Amino acid sequence: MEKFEHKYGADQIQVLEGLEAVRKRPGMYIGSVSVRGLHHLVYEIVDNCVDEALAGYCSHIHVILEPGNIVSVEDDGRGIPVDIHAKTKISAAETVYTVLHAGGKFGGNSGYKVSGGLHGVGASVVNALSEWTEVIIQRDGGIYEMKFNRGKTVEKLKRIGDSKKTGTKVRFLADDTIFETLDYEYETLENRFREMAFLTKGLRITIEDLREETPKKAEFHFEGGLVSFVDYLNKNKEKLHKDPIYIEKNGEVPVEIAIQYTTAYSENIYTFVNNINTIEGGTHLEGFKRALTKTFNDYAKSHNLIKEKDTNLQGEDIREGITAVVSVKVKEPQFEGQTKTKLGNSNVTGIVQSMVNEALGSFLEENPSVAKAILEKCISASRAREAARKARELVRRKNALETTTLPGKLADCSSKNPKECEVYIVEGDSAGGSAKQGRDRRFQAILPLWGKMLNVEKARADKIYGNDKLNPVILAVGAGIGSDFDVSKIRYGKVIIMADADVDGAHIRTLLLTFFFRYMRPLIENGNVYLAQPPLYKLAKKGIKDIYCYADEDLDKAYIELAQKGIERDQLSLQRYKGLGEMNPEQLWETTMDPSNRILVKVTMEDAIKADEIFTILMGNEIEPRREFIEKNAKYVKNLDI
Ligand code: 28G
Repeated sequence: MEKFEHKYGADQIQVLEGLEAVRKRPGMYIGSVSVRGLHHLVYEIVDNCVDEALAGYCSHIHVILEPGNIVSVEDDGRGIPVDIHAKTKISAAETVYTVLHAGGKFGGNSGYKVSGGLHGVGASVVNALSEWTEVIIQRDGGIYEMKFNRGKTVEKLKRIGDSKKTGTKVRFLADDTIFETLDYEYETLENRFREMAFLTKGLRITIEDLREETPKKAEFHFEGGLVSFVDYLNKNKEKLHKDPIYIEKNGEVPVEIAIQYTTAYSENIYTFVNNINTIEGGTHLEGFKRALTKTFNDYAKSHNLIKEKDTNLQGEDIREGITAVVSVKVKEPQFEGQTKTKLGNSNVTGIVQSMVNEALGSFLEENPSVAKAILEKCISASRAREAARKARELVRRKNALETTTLPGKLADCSSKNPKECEVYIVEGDSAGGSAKQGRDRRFQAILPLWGKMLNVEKARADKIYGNDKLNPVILAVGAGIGSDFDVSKIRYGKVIIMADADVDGAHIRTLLLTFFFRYMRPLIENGNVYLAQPPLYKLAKKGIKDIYCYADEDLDKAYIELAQKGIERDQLSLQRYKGLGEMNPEQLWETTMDPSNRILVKVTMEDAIKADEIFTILMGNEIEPRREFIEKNAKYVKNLDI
């Protein structure tokens, strides 16, 4: 340690303090030190390659997960400049890797580096949070190399050979004293790189995973950009028109949009700012929605598809069945919202709105058959919405005091504080009965469901209000549905689906999750939906406490542990639980409902694109993709009856 210190001048000490700050509070820079934060390291480095691609110099990015969780990223760009600054005596490349925010401050090269949010913190943050980093640069006829240890330069940039090529290669090993895990999830990275390749037309991204015996590899390269993206999103859906509508304009805020309507009832709009998924939407989404509503209404009226005196088609009618990707580039994006993924720049609304008005307006004029197909669907959506409103009013009238009326089957809890309250949605009357007796009635409510559940993927909103299976769920949760859903009104902080570990249980779980995903999405986004995990096995022997196992591996482990205590297999009785109904109330409480003992799995929505894909496949009309999905995911779906 000490022998390094005298070498540093004032500038360098500042550098070290900067990177030390990153190591002290990594969460401030990369969000968290969980597997999510870990992935951010990779995105950070790959973002630099994408910037070089946007500048027009890089066409291929190669990412390798090497054995030992070493990450290697290589691009074929110009190579980070190697020239030494006369005053600081430090190369441009070393500066990028040791000075906090160097990339952002010096303007990046595309001009669209992200200044807010989690991306764009720069390569120096990755360096600071890595046990070691090495950077190899090819440019100006040479190969250059430099090395770092936990952010400190251990080998200055030096020329190690000749090369006619150009590009940058970075290898790093994340610091396991900082991160909870170094286990990169191949699929998460693959999905992100596919998305990046869609968003940057022509860019080729290769990912390889060499960590296990059987290597994995994928390559993404889409000449169609967002059009390819929408094709991909709709691959399992029935389309209303053959080709996605494509809109592009390179003004002060470059905007790129692809749209295609399907026969589905859901709305799938994905928005991006500087290649970052803006999950919470924002001003760009606002502008896009306003333009859609106005353009389609104008067209419908001027072509007599709706009468001048008719009320306008509502935005939600026009978005039924839409799949769209909206990508904008903003110089100084302001990110707001809970997860800092909502664009705040107010000028963007008008820019997107007027360019979509203009481009979509001309498209519709030039493609009247497409316009007609879409508008017919919008008009029928509008009729269905009207019918849904009537159905809802009927339900309201029947229930007189709509909001305070709770479903008859609900055994509510005594607390009224949503923060501590939980509702168990339980399949079957007998399990419902046990749950009612076994629960802690102070804070646990039970809602039994029985019979055939409605598949919301194949029904419109008018069928959902007033549906005798879903209505109790809507009333119990107490926060409305669809565009009226207000997550701040939920009556329970935890909505727990408790179903059998068998085919029927898996089916009802999928149906309920589809319903929450399509009609109460904020409930999932807010982390309020959970899956109860009933045990699969009980091991019993007189004189010892019953042992419950929640997975096949647990059973093996339990046998081994018991053998170490001198208890052999044949002394134990093994019960395999087929359903919740086989447990008495005490057992159900102890194994599945007691907060100090139970296992709850929180349903998360890291990837709305994947979730949409799965629900479309599992619950939709197309049979072939379903068969393929089941074959590919046999393990996951082994208990799903579909
Ligand atoms: C492989 C993993 C990560 C990169 C470049 C290329 C340039 C660059 C990177 O410059 C400093 C600031 C603005 C010029 C720029 C090369 C201009 C000319 C670059 C990467 C100096 C950063 N020649 N490729 N940075 N700029 N790839 N891949 O990091 O003034 S970073």
